[in-house]
Amino acid sequence: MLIPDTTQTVVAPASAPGPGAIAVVRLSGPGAFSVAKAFLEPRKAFDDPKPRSAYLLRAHEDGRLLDRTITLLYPSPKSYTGEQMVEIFCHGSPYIISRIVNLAIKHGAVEARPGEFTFRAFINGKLDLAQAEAVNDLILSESAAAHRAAITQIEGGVSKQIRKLRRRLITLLSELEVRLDDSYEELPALDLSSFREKTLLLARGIQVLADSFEKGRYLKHGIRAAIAGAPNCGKSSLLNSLLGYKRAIVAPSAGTTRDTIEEKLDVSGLSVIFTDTAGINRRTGNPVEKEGIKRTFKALKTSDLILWVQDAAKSAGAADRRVQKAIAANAQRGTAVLKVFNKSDLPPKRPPAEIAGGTSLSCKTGEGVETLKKLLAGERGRLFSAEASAVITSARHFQALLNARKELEKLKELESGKTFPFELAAEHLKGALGELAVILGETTSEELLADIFKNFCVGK
Ligand SMILES: Nc1nc2c(ncn2[C@@H]2O[C@H](COP(=O)(O)OP(=O)(O)OP(=O)(O)O)[C@@H](O)[C@H]2O)c(=O)[nH]1
Ligand SMILES: [Mg+2]
Repeated sequence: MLIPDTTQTVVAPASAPGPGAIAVVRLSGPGAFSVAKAFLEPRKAFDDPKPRSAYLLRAHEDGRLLDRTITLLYPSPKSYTGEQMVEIFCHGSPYIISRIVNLAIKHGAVEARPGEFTFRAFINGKLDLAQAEAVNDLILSESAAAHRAAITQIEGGVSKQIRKLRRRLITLLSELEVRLDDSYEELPALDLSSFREKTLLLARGIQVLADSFEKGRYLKHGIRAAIAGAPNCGKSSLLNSLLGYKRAIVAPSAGTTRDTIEEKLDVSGLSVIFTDTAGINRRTGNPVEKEGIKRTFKALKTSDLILWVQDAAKSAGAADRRVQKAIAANAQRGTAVLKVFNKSDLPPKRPPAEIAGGTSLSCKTGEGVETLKKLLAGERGRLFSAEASAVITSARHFQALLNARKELEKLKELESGKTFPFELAAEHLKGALGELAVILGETTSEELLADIFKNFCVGK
């Protein structure tokens, strides 16, 4: 069976593995109380518990005290999963945790699969699929921006947008269906131009939401910033200065960095993945250096932002021009290029006007590094102007929206024909509706559900 059997009672530790002050073991399912009652005392706590109340209960194994616990009891449906639930807060010893899990299993529970609690919440209608997926994003969020996107989605931000689009689709569909049912032709003829207009607006609405996916990708995974420049200009030094520790090797010889080095940093709530690259050198015969430069080009191609580092204590030369060319040839359209003039602690060899066109800093003294970070944080505004509204962060949702949009494209083709075939048009609207239903998990295959929840943590 691909998806779990929800008639069983499941158990799993919900806190991170390893020792900790306190750990949580969760039980959910029709037998949660009776399983927990078998090893937690006093038993009368389970008789008629107040929803979401805490009880001081002793866990016993073979007549011996295992731990004193604080246990929360959730009579159904007032729980995360909607089922009867028990959460046992014990001391965070891996031994105690495994004993409690074993006791639960001994008394009839089975081990929960990854994400099974959230899966049950979904099956029981506590969350729709888009909300359930965001629970995992929330757990994995590493920056304020990723957190914001996930929490908005859990609170129903994305689902609300999808439902709005769905209502508009249903209105259009009903205009066709009433006429398909109207065998006596009592209704006025369909106003095709207004219908066409509404379809167009709806297709645009779907596209706007789909377009937020790019933004959503940044929010979820962070933006990619490549650090590029001529050999020896201080790229690795800049990576280290931004991170605040010596991640990359820095040396006076040119060609120190061969492979690309990636490191993630939270810059004012925005995750930025910095890539230190090999200096772009003139044609080299050295196969390792060649490969390094190939990787630099790839980093330029896949970046959302490029920090172009130049040595301000050296006049602009052929090496800088090569870098400029490489950026022009590889960077995607719309990629921001921020110029960084390094080594400001040394006498400048560049005209002040040139330096004014970028950020002047010194990796040696640290002067100007904060200014650069502020500038990076400012990029956030450019990338996420509509941050408050819901954004699509899931590739699955993005694909479904594109599919829905395609269905409307086909409808448009029909509308431009001589006669407008209602039945065919209704089929495309239903197709689009089906795509939106998949996002909310209303018509989602078992395979897809299994695939979504398998990436969750156990206990969530
Ligand atoms: N004076 C001064 N020297 C610096 C500064 N930043 C880096 N350097 C020096 O410049 C040299 C090259 O620094 P790296 O950070 O290795 O330069 P890179 O661009 O990564 O070099 P490659 O990886 O070889 O392309 C080292 O000797 C650094 O100590 C700075 O702000 N001021
Ligand atoms: Mg380097």
